[in-house]
Amino acid sequence: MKYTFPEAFKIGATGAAWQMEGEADKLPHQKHFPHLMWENDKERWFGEVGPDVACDLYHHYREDIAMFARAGIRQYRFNIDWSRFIDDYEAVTVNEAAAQYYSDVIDCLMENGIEPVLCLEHWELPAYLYEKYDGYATRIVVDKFVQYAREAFLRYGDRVKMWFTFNEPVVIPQLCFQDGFWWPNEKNPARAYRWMHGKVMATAKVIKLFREMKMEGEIGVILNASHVIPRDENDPGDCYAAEVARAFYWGNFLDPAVKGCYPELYLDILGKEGLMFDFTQEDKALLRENTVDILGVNYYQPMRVMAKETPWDDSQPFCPGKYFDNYDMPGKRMNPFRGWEIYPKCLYDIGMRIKNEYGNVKWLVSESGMGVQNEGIYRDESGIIQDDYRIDFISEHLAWLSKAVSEGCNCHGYWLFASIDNCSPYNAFKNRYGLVEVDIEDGFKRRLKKSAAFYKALSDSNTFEYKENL
Ligand code: BGP
Repeated sequence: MKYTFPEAFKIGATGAAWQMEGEADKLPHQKHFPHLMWENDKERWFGEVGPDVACDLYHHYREDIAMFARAGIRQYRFNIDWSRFIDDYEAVTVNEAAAQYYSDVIDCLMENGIEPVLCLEHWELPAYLYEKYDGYATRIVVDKFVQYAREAFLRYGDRVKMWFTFNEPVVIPQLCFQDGFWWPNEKNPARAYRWMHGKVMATAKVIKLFREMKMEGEIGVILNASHVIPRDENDPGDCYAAEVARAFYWGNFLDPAVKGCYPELYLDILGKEGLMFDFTQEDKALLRENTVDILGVNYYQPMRVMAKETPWDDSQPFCPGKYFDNYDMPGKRMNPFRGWEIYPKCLYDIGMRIKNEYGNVKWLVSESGMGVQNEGIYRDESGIIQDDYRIDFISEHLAWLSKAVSEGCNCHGYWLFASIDNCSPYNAFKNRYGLVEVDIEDGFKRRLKKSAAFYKALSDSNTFEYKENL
């Protein structure tokens, strides 16, 4: 069965500064938050490998971008490493060498026929601002982020016409400060919710600035779609569980970004739990008046929940799991390497939810992908990794997305995570995601995988084949 996307629909890919660039040419104090996570918790990172070298895109970008073009990438979403671009975090002064590097990357993308899309933060909060001010928990840092955004707009606004404030702003506060899974392994919900609010306000303030500066183009935020599915859609307890999960893992950033206000349920629960952050009248007005032009949605797996059945111990710090249990659905399809469910229909469901409940705002799939361990075993005689599983994964997700587009959802693109193999948080190079292989055992040599040819044919025609007619 042949599927076709409209001409305006763009096939692209993504990559994060801290996961790819490496930290060459940075000044000793120019560390970002993921560097701290790695430095302080090295033994938990796969092979103790981390962001210091990553896949060394910093030195390879010309060669890599030429390969991205050969893999059919038409739009490329990457980000500036805030901790590299600025060198005095109090005065917010630009590091000229870093500014030149990002300018060269943008030019190189354009020379290769790839549209550059910039995101301002994929977790690279400068360590200094974390240590001195507790990051986004304080308004000083929110304002410093806005000043940094201004410098980026001035330098690159002539060539970059699509901007995003954050990638997955919920992840660091949730995993580092609420759930305690990642360094500094805290269970301090008050801190987590102050951070999240800081990031919500930072997005609104940067959008306001973008419009005041009369920047050409569009601006938005990239959220991870915790698309929440209740165990039983007809069970009120399961549905309430899903509503809470949705409010805490998706609505708390999505609603302010698109509707200009938080979900009521989110504020009610935080109030009841004594965790309400400082939310002023001025904040409320800023949110109302500065919603996004475009939304990025990262989708990997759904979140399945059910009514709370396990006992909750009130002496433990609050987490949203007080109100629901995760539902381990029997028979679900898994990516065993990452331990994530594979459920492509979710892209259709997300599209319909955005269409029906979020004013059909313009959006795109800003990350989707499959991380696989030991990909070397799929190498053929000519040395090329035969990643047919990735081709199937992409086709199946695109088929559902295409159905949503044909039913009127306002989705404008699909960006694969990732352009090139890179360093994941904690998993480092264990699971590989790229269209381009990085052979870390052989001098970081790059090779296109089989999926790159598939991706090129897809983006040249906006057409692909998938076995089922959905
Ligand atoms: C998203 C991040 C990506 C990437 C991806 C895959 O949350 O935005 O940067 O890391 O997850 O997950 P992982 O790298 O943990 O396998």
